[in-house]
Amino acid sequence: MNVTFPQDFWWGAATSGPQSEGRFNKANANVFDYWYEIEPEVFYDQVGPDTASNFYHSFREDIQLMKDIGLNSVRTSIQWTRLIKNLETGEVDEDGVRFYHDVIDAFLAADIRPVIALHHFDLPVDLYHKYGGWTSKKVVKLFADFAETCFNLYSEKVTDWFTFNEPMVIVDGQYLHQIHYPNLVDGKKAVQTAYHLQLASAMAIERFRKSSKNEDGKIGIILNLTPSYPASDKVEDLQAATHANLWKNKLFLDASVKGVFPSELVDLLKADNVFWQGTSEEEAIIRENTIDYLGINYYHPSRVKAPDVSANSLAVDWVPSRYFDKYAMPGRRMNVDKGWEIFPKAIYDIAIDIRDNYDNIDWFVSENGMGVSREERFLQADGSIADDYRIQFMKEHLSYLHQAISEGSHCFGYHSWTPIDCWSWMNAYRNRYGFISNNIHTQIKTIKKSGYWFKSVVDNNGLSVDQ
Ligand code: BGP
Repeated sequence: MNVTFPQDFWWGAATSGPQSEGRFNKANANVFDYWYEIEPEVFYDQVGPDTASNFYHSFREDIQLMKDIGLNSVRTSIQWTRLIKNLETGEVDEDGVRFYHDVIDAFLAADIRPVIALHHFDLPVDLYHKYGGWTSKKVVKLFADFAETCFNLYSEKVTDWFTFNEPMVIVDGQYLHQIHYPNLVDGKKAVQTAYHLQLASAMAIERFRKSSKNEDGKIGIILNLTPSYPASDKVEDLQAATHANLWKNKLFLDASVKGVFPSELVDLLKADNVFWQGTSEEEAIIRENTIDYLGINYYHPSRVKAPDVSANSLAVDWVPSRYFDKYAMPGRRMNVDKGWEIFPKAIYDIAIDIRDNYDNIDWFVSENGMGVSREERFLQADGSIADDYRIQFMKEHLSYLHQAISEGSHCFGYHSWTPIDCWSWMNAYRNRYGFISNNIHTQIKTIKKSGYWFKSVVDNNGLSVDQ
């Protein structure tokens, strides 16, 4: 069956500054730059962010490759640590200013819509050492200043802005799951950080409304949504799923779209004595500065069951997962390389939830894709990688997405993760996601089979899907 997408659909891909540019000429270090300096062994194969995919030097050629595979829109991020020289005063770094102008101009010249995020896990490490990072209100204010600098510099050229990429991953990574520096386990700091990230997003939106120089300009947030499905219909499992959804999905979704945090979550955090420190003025900023549109990153669902040990009898410090345990559903379909379940129907469930419970706000798939290791296994004689698994993965997700659109969900685009294989935090280059491969020793970049396939999707504004 052939399916066609709405007119002017965004077909594209997403990357980020810290994962593509390399550390060249950067004025400051972010938490990952620093973590690699002090503990290179925590990164896969000890590969750090110093070179990444060399975008700082090769952005013109890279953008040409993106053009060659038909992308009409691409997301990247402006690195706080590249644009700002003096983190206290906000004084800009001239080379950083020039670089992002050049990148944006190159996208526009290629007729590719630049979609810009202001934060992609890249907190300046000095702001952690000096103030405690996202647990500090001072850092929230400095972020809003940085955001305003970006709007002043680039909003004439850029219409599409996003405050944060995956704020919940920052919370989880820094204060629960030990995958981002300072890799702590501290539930109370996690809660305070979540609140401050939402506040920082709202304050950036407030600055945008005052300083954007572009009548068509819009601003949103990018959230990773992982619908939590219960292991069974038992009340305890249903309750576990409710709690998981509140923490993983609704916290940022409700606050960003509706301007208020979900009351059940607020009540629970208060009852557990871990509620954040906030003020009524801050709540008003969050309430009054909701998003224009939403980006949703979807990779995999979450399946949960009631915890084996009752939450009240736990002797450990508070963590949100005291209310739900992971459930490994027998027979689930897995991407074994990455360890994530493949469940395309969730993209439909998300779309319908947004339609029915979030005012049918305009949204796009801002990341979706399949990370696979050792893709050289699939190298063909002509030097390209035959990644049929990725094509199949995207076809299935696009098919469910199309169904949701035809049932009235306001989705206006689909971005894969990622245009060109890029560096990915602790996983470094272990899992490859790109439409274009990158030999990290030579920096030779080659279009994969999925890149040619995606071009045909863009050209047809649709594709043929299995039924
Ligand atoms: C998303 C992030 C990206 C990217 C991707 C793949 O959550 O927004 O920055 O890293 O995940 O992650 P990984 O390489 O760890 O599989």
